[in-house]
Amino acid sequence: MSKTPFDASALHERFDRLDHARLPERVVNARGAGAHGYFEAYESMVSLTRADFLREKGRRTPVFVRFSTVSGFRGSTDLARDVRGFAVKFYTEEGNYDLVGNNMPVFFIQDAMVFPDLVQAAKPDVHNEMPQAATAQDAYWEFISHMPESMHMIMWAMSDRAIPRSYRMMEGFGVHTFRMVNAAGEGCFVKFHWKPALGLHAVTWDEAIKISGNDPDFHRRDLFDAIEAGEYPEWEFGVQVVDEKDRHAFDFDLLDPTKLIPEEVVPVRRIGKLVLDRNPRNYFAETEQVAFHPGHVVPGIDLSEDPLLQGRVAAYARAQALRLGVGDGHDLPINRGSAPSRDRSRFRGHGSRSDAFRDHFTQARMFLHSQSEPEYNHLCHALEFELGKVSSPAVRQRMLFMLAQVDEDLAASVGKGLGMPVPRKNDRSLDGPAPDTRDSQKLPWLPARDVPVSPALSMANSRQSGIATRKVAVLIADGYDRNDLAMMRKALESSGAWVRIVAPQLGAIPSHRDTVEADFSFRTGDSVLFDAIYIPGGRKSVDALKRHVEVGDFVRDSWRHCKPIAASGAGVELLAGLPGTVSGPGKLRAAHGVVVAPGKASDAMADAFVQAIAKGRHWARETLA
Ligand code: HDD
Repeated sequence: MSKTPFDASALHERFDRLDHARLPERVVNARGAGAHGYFEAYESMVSLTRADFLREKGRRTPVFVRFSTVSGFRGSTDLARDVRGFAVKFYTEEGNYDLVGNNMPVFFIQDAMVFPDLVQAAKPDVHNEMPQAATAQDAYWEFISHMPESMHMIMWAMSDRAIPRSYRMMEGFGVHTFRMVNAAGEGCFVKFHWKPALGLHAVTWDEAIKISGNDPDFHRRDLFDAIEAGEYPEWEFGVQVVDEKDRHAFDFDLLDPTKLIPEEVVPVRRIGKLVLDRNPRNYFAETEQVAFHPGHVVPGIDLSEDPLLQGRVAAYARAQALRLGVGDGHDLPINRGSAPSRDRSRFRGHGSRSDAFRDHFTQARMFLHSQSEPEYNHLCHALEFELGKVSSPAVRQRMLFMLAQVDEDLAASVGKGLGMPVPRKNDRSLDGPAPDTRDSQKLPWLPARDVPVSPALSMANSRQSGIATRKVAVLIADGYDRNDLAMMRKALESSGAWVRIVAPQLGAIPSHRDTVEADFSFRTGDSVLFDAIYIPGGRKSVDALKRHVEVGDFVRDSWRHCKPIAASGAGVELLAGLPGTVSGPGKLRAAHGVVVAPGKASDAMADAFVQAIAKGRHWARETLA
């Protein structure tokens, strides 16, 4: 028997390649998904900035965008309750410009020095590496309870914004105030916004938990699938512009990253659009190796003296060098620009802070009071969940005290859920420095003031637009009503929705001489993976569905998660017992997003269903008996 000689060098070569397709993961924002696309300017912005990519209407600039969660490891679930990173690299003619933002317009802290403490508190515990991608833990809330300046961001992080339905359905923000400078050297302050064409949508917490098990790649897959299908995700680029002379015109400090400028005070001017039209070909070489740096700007865009931004500028280059192990990684193809990058890595120090930096609660209160009722309730429930997982009564109590500074009703409601009395707002015994003196140098905070609400802060008021790419599950079995299915499919698909057949098994599902291919079986398709459900008629089909326990779960979960539900003919029987079913004999009624036609599916019914899907979730169900 002849032996194959052992070729050690060939083996090493193969293994080297394998070993090199790894990088240490990012310290924060490790889990991400990216895509290529372009930015197109709507108008010339030369009066405000000399940035070339904003010079003329129609000018297109290639971009790479990376979305991420913050605290989880690279292999963690997409549906963690967390802030989402929204980092855009513009490959402009004048070098790369990185706008490294989040899906929330404010941040936890005012001082970059505290960032490592924040990260350590949000990461799994050092001794047992738990919990993963979750802030419902003592260390995190202990930190937050000593950080009154984080309270505005906490309102955002506990809101539905922290569990988006899709990366394509969330806003992006530059967070800091930046500056624009024109050719004459005149400057202005700007805040940057990304407004999604599909409007703002979130899932419920119960859904988020279930999606994490059903499809931990839910957001990543959603982005990838949309681009593959030619449904290119789109955002409008908006700026809020403030004259330099108005630097002190607000009742907060413009350079404080825990504050936002209400859109009702300074409107968002939409000056361009971002379109993502190409998936990466190699996740590692593109999404993993891409390196962003807030100090990478182009002439015409400048940094402000925001102390947090100044700290970030100093931090990112070092982080990239350590991670990529090759200088700062800017020679890697995904990071290479068409002109040399300008690196504003000069740390300009903290400067002095105005008194307004001590007002931690006014905007937290404004955010809270700007929410719709269901949004407000979700925020309370999120706090009950998070603090309910905290074991230290002292941390819970201190958090209730902090919440009371924002709003005493909120504190009372969360306190009730925790079974704890709410400390008095003025109980100064709870106002001591943190045990590790982290905040011992802090000056006393200012009490919350009542300022006008900002309707733009509620997702319920975001611009909605149709039902494109919304996923509708159609539940059928052998013998379904072909006409019902055909008519509903036509109505949904002509409005841009994606229809998916869910059946007891995969393969061809027959009805008379027709068949339709199932996309999911009850083993693979769960209600949480869809935006709406439809059950067509067909006696035999409906009787078969009734025998599957998964169908009951499907319908109940869709109901509980406030999703639009439609049924026709015998299919209506599967909705029996849902509080919102109001079908009268021969009547078509749509209530709380439930559309039923006891007879055949009709145009009117299909229209009503499309409308119900366009509304998103039907939150009123949450408060029905
Ligand atoms: Fe940061 C990554 C956004 C504050 C230090 N950050 C990172 C990413 C985003 C943000 C989107 C991932 C980029 C990517 O997709 O590769 N970070 C923010 C925002 C902040 C912020 C919007 C506040 C306004 N960050 C912040 C501070 C510091 C850092 C104050 C440190 C002083 N951030 C980092 C980092 C990371 C990072 C450690 C980790 C990996 C990396 O940079 O590339 O340097």
